[in-house]
Amino acid sequence: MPSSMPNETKSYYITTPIYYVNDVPHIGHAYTSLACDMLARFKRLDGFDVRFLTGTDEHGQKVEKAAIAADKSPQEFVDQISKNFRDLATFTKLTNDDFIRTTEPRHIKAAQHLWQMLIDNGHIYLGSYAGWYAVRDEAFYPESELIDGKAPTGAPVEWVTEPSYFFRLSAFQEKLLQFYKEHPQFIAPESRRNEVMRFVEGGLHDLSVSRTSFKWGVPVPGNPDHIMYVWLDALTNYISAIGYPDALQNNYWENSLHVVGKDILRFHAVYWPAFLMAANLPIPQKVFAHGWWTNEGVKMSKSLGNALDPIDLINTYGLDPIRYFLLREIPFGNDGDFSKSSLITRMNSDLANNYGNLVQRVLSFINKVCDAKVPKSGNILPADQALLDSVDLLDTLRRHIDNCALNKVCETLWSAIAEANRYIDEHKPWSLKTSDPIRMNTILYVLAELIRKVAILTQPLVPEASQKILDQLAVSPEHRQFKDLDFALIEGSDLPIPFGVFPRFEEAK
Ligand code: ME8
Repeated sequence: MPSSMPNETKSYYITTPIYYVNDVPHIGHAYTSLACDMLARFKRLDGFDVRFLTGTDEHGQKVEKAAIAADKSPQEFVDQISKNFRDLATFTKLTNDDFIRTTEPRHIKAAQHLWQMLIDNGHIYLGSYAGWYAVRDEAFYPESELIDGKAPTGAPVEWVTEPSYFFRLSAFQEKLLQFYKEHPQFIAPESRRNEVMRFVEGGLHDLSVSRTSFKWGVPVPGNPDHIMYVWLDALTNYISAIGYPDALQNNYWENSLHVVGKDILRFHAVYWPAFLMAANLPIPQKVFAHGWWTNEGVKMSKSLGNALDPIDLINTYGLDPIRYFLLREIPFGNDGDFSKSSLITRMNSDLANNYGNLVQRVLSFINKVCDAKVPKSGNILPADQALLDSVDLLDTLRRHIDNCALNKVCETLWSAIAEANRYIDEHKPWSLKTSDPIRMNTILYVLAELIRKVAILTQPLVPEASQKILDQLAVSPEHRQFKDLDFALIEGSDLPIPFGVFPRFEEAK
């Protein structure tokens, strides 16, 4: 298969968690969204019909409590905080196709319909709940899971006794285990899959899926004294946004990926497929759980006041550098530490010295010695061809993208950049200006062509800088898809005046 041919499945559905609107967004939220944005951009450039969904989770006790604390009605409160998340999506230039709010009629209708299916299929019964609940996690915990009187996440728990509907989760234990075995790709990374399987093998209790002690939620059809458990309500967003209860749109569900933090994997990999099985709905293709960021070695929290504000960071360092740092610094799936010094090192070495410098020295030299035109290729020697071949990376990158190995995408691209810098040092085009200008032109042509390919491939990662580089090579916006990798620069065409795209970051004294 030629490398520019897209995979056979043309639809691609990618979702972020829908974020709670109890607080302002921080870098952890931006991280998940930017990772999904990279995946969505890559698939679009690769010819897929992409639907990228994000949004806000607006019901539940945690949000109701936050509204009361802010002295606002829940609706007024969620409208305001949801807007902060939407504004962050705009500010971070997310390419999401939709933004769902669980307070929207389309979602409420879908959640109530799903509930009705669970009732009709005999998977929900009325009982009463007496047990521990952690509002911060919006989760029930059996006594056996508590550590020093707290949830395993450290969240405080309270004793809850109230009438409740239950979902027969216990009846799905074997079906889930069977499903995980038959679909080994469903939970990633592998270590997380093992964790989930061990949890399910340990036995599943029926799940309380309604609350009566507060009101802020989706009313249970036929019994509005109850509101739906916020997780049952929230998880439904992934299908309410693609048409449920009508037919799911465009085969999106068949090629769907939920990207979540490791904190909420259990809800996505155990409860969600069980609800879907119970409603006779298909299961999404994959759930990927990424790791947790700390700030200079310390867990970020509201009480410590150390949650990093993505807007401040982007205003200080720029959007592309923040994207690059977050997606490159740690293998996607592992925990990581956000430290200013590592960020600045990445900016100055990988972006400014390696990528930026390659582009800058090649383009400014072409501008000076080739009359600001794409140089003539002339006689391409094996060493030149080897360099051009070294950037035939699309199939490798596709594999990394399908494994959500975002850091490996970065490493692969940066090894091509390093190769090009070595080629310049070896062939020293500036030394040929008078002795062999024809050969100099070939070398510069090869480098410009390599930069074109690299910049097309870096678009999902550092979109703004890549676009600036492609502008400087006069590549028209219609020729920046992966299928355009096999085209070449047009020799002799005019190039604009070059400018730097990755400035070094100097800390203010
Ligand atoms: O859990 N490091 O919403 P939420 C990395 N509404 N990622 C982080 C992070 C950190 N320090 N902090 C947060 C909810 N995240 C539910 C989801 S989905 C149907 C409902 C990211 O606002 C990470 O993706 O608490 C995590 O899973 C998510 O934010 C939790 O967001």
